[in-house]
Amino acid sequence: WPEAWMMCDDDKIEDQKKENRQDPNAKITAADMRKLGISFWKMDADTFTYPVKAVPWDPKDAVDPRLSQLRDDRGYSYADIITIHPDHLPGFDAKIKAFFEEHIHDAEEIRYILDGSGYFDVRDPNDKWVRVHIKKGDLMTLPEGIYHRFTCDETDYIKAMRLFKGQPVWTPFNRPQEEHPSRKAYVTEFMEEKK
Ligand code: KMT
Ligand code: NI
Repeated sequence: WPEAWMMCDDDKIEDQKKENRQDPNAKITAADMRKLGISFWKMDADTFTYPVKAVPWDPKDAVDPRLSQLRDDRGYSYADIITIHPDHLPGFDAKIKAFFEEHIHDAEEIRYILDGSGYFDVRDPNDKWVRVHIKKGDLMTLPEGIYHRFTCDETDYIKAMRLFKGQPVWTPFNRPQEEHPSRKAYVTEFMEEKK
């Protein structure tokens, strides 16, 4: 599992790309992350090369059987690769800013990190930020309806495969979304009586 920790308060963040730990450091364990609804797999990102041109995904192009299995078990039918780096992503700074807006989605968010590293921040049941440091080989899912955000770390480089069901549309619903069905479902399953 990736390293994770409680973040300092947002008003203390000077640079979102730094670790921004609490002082003293407060570790978050794999068990803690599972309770938030996160799933994680360690993959071999070196021997696996995704056939970028073959989208929608042609099953015969998937050379990692564990990835094919995950895709099929969870019903994913489309994948793309995003490279987030100032030289690769047009409008890098604006996108980094947008990714860091607290939001939910109406589906699971699944990311397979093929190279580089970055931070996913997720809210815990006390509405505090947990920072998860994901890196090459990490495949992580965030459950539907969890409040989260993303930023590059200080390396300013991450390359990630994004899996989709059907069309590659990925709409963020910025907080507050307390009446959104996905939010309500998350609260019911993962937050009530777990504070
Ligand atoms: C997201 O949903 O914020 C992203 O896809 C960010 C890049 S994936 C590491
Ligand atoms: Ni998101």
